[in-house]
Amino acid sequence: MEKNWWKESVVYQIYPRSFKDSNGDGIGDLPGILSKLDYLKTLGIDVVWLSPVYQSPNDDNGYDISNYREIMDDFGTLEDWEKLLQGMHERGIRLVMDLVVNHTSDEHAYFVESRKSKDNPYRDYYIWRPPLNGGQPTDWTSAFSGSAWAYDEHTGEYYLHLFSKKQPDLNWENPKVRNSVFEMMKFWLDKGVDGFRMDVINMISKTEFLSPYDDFAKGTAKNKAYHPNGPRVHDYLQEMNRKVLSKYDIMTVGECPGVTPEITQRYTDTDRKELNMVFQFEHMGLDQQEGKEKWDLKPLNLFDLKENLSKWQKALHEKGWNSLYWNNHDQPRVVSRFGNDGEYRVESAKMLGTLLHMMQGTPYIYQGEEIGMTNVRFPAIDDYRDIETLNMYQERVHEQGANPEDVMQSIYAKSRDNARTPMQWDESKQAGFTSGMPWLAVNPNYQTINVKQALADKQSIFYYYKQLIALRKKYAIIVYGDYDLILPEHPHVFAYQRTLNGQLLLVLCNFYENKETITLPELPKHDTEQLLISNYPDETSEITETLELKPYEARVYLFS
Ligand code: TEU
Ligand code: CA
Repeated sequence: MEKNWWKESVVYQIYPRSFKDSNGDGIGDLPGILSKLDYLKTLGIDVVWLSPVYQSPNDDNGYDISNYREIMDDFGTLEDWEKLLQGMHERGIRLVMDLVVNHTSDEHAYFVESRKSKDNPYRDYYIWRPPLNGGQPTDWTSAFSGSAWAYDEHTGEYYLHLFSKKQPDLNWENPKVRNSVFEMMKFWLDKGVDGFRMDVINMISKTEFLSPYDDFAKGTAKNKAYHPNGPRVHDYLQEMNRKVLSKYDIMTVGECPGVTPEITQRYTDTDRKELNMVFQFEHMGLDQQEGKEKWDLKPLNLFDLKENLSKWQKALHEKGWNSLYWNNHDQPRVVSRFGNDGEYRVESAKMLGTLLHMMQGTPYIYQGEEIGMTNVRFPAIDDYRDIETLNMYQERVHEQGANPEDVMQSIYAKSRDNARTPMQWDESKQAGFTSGMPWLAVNPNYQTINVKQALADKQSIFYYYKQLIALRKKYAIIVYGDYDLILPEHPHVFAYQRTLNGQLLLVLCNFYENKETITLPELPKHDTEQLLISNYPDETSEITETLELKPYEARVYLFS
């Protein structure tokens, strides 16, 4: 397999609004991040993915960009950004920027022009349609509730917005749009950035999305959702690769809701020259109750997870590359979701980290995951800030008459603000995040869960993650080895092996709080066996055919 630095790297995602505030306005900022680079260096990560820091009216916290070449005032200046990049590079950390080009803000100059008149030169930069029978052009819904179409009085037409009304979708069919995006990418790459995380990049081609338009006119359309992976998406990405990406030594990861392994091969197969890897969402959907509202969850069935992750491991081996993640700024905290955020918070967080970091792919750590931050339950909807959460509450409670308490349960399980509460640095007021009032309240458990505590405790989740990262650097088998699921029938233990050049890595993870006895399949002939890591400190290297695993226990053995 071809070797690449981005296959051997571990990425740390920073959500700047919630990371560290330097000036007391309650909003995290670039100088705040700069002040914490040594912390990231201690953890040992290789790359930072920075969620958007560009100028934005913040309808969706920076995912609505009004100027792609300026830094958001709340976050600092371009000079602060240059210093941050330099600070990272001095420490051997690469910087990946967020690229949000499926849509802009409605306050972006292009859209301000576009809505002025039907013959404005920028009209065709966005997707406008006349009303149909006096109403919206199709029945599609936005990811943030309500219609995906907004009526604009001024010209009497609708524009498409797959997300909020303030995030109109760009028209990628227009070559001027594509070239403008490519020029903007070069602007940042020439400043030295090391790659892009591309927001919903598999939604940029809309032809198929718009083609049922006629069916809708005839009253025969039935799909309420948009269709990702449209017909020209691969042309656009290949053009982007040819004109921009291929000219730099960078990494790319495309956020791609609604992809299967087969589709992902098309995005990430090196011969096709598109992207290095994508974020897929299948494992994030396994606890969704079918036929229910989007945030009504059920307990995870471990068989589903085994089957799903194994399928991805197999499918992209040699034919693409996986990204590995449990968390990001849109997902609830994994220790609360698939682990146990009570009695076994530390053990289960380490177990989940082990399961993920020993797989093939590039692991992503979301800020706070390395100290086991948990979901939050704020008492009232007014305590929440996320547009998706607020719109969903409005729609369910005020428009559909749902019971507010039921809706709050869904919000506790799945709200994006679970991931966005401020980073917990220490036990002082506001968790050391800000000297002022934070834009979103801190999780009340900050007095026990915080970075200062983690750094002072040799058994903390933080040092365990540091070890996981270090192992990936030391053993090629973790990066390049083949993957095979073992003990597929075991209901409570997720076990797998990796193999490379006669070595075997054995990964055992007890997913539950009961003790489990397992019988290992026959082990290969080997000279040495070694326990590389375990979340119970007293384990020894000795391995027997029958093993007992403690609650949430994880162990990794290397046989050579
Ligand atoms: O998210 C895309 C996306 O698919 C979301 O709809 C996500 O699945 C949902 O929020 C989960 O609850 C990206 C960004 O990561 C997100 O923060 C942005 O709001 C969105 O695009 C629009 O830019
Ligand atoms: Ca600030």
